[in-house]
Amino acid sequence: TVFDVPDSFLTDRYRPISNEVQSRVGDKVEQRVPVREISIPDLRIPMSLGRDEQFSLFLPKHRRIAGRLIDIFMNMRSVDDLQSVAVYARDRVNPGLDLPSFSQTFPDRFIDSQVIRKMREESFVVQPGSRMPITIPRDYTASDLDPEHRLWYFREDLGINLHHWHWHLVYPFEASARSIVTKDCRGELFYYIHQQVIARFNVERFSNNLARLLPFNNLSHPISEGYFPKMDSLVASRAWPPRFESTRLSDLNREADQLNVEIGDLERWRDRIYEAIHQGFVMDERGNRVPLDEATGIDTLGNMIESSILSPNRVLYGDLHNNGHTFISYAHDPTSKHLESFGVMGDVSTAMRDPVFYKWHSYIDRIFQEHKSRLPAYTENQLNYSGVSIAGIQVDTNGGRPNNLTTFWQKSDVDMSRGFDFLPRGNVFARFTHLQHLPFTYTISVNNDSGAQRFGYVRIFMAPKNDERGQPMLMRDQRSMMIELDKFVTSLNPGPNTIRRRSTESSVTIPFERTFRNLDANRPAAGTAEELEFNFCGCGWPNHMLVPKGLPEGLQCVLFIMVSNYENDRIDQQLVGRCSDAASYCGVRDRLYPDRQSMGFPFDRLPRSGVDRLVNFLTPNMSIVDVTIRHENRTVQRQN
Ligand code: CUO
Repeated sequence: TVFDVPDSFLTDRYRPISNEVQSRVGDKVEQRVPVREISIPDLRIPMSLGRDEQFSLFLPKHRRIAGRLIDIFMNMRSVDDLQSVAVYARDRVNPGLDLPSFSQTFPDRFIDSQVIRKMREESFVVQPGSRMPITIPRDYTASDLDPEHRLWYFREDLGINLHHWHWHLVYPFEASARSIVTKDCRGELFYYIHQQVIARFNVERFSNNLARLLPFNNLSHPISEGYFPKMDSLVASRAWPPRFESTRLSDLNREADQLNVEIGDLERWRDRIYEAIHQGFVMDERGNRVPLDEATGIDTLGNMIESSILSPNRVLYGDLHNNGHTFISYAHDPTSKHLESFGVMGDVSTAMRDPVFYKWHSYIDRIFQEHKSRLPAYTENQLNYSGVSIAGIQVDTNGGRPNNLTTFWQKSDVDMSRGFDFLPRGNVFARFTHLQHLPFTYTISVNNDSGAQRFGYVRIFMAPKNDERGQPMLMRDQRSMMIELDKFVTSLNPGPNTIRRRSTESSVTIPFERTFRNLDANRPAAGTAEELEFNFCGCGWPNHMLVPKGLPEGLQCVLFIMVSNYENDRIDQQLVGRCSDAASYCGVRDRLYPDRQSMGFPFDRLPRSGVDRLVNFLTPNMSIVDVTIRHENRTVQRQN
C-alpha cells in the first residue's frame, strides 16, 4: 500500500527525491490511498520530542506531548482529515509516542537483539515461504548463578508483557480529554491487576523454591537485584541500559527530560498518603475531605497513588508510583551525565522483565493493603448465600488424576514481520519457549434448597497451602496470595446442580491466538473503531500463564470456590461488542466493571476476628479442595 501524499506533506529532506522514490516503488504497489491536503494543525509540541529519542509514559514531559497529539487526532473533523494529519505526523513525530497504532508494532521491546538480527538476515536471504523460525533462546538474560533468573519464564513472557502493556493502553493515567481516563473503577483496577501480578509472582517464587518478595520499601537502600535486558531499541538504535546489582536511587536532575525530583519528594508523598489512610479521608484541591470509605476508597487511592489525573490532589499526594518507575529506570544515570536513556522500568511494555518491578509494586500494594486492613471485615452474613451450599468440587485434566494439574514447556511460533521494516517483505517467525499447562475442567456440585431458581456468581481462586517453611499458611498471609482463576454467573435449579466449567473459559485470560494477534500483520487500520476494539481485545492475562509452574514433586495448593448471591453482585447493563471475556483484570469496554463487590472479594479484606485459617473462613456457599501442581520438565512444539 502506498499513500499518495501531497507534496507539501513531505519533509524537506525527502521532497527533492520524491519523484525518484515514486518511480522506484511505482509498479510494485497493490493499493494506492489518496491523502487529502488539509491545513495541518500545530504539531510543534508533539514534534518537540526528537524522532529518535526514547519515549516514556512515565515522564511528565512526554505525557504532555502524547496528550497533545491525542487531542489533535481526536479533534479532527472527519476520518479523511485524521488520515491526512496522521500521514503528515508519521514522518515527523516520535514513533514511540503512545498511540496504539504505532506502538503495537515494536517487537524490539519484547525480544533479544540477537534474535532480531537473525530475523533480519533470514528475511534478506530466504524467500518468504521457506523461511525458518528464529529461536529465541530459552533463558538468555542471565545465568542460574542469579537465583532471580529462575523466574525468567514469567518476567520475560511475551504474553504477560503484552497484557500489561495493553492494560495501560486501555487505562491511560493521563490524556487532556478527561473522558479518555475516566473509566469505571480504573483506580481500583490499577490496584487489583497489580495486586494479582504480585500474588502470582509469589506463587511462582514458591514454584522455584524461593521465598516471597520483599518489598522495596526503603528508598535509600540499594536495589539488590541487577538486570541486563539484552535488547536494542530500534527507535533509538541504542541498547536498553542495564542496572548493576546494589544500585542506589539518586535525586533526578535531567534537564532535557524536564525532570527535577528528589527522593525526598517521594517520601513526602508516601507519608501524606499514609496519613490520609490513617485519617480515613483525603484532602482534595479545594480543601474538602473525601472519605476513604468501603465503597470508593480504594478507587480514590488507586488514582492517587498511581497517580492518574483523577487523583483528588496531585499537589499534596504527588505521583508516587509513576515516579518510582522513573527513579528506578534512571538509577544508572540520574543526572544525564552519560547521556543515557531510561532502563526497562521506564516503559510499560518492558517493565515486567525487571525483578525490581515486583519489589516496587509489592511496596505499592503494601500501601493499598494498609487501607484494606482498616475496613470492617466481611461478616458471615455478607459472605453467605442462604439456601445455597457447595457439596463438592473437583478439577480434572483429560485422563489425569483428579485434583492434579500439570505444567510443562511449549515452543510456539509467532509472526513478527509487522514490527520490522525488513525488505523483502513476508512473514518472519520467532520461536519462543513459554510455560503451558494441560487444560482442565472444574466440576462443582451445588445444592439449592431455596425452592426457587436462583443465580450465583461463581468465584474461583487458588493459593499455596504452605509457607516457605512448609507450615500451613495463616489466612492473613494466604489471602494475599490468592490468585483469581475464574468468575462466572450460573443459574441454579431447585435441588442439586452440577456445574462444569473449562479452564479455557476463564474470565481472567484470553486465548493464545488473541495474545499474539497484537503482533499480527492483519491489524485494523489506525484510527478506526475496529482498531480501538482490537486494542481492548489484546488485554487479558495470557491463558498459557493461568496456572503457576508448580514443582517437579508437586506444589501443594488450595483451590477455593464461592457461589455468591448474584442479586447482590449484579450490574445491570447491556454487554455489546466483543472481548468482554477477560473482564476480571480488564473490565468491559465502555461499560461498568461487571461486579458490584470489591475486586478480589472475598479476600480483599482481613478475615473476621477469630478466623486464622481458611477452613474457618468458609460459609456453606464456599468450599476448598487440595490441588497439586506438578511441573514436568519437557518441551513440546505447539502445532499452529
Ligand atoms: Cu503497571 Cu507500575 O503500573 O507498571
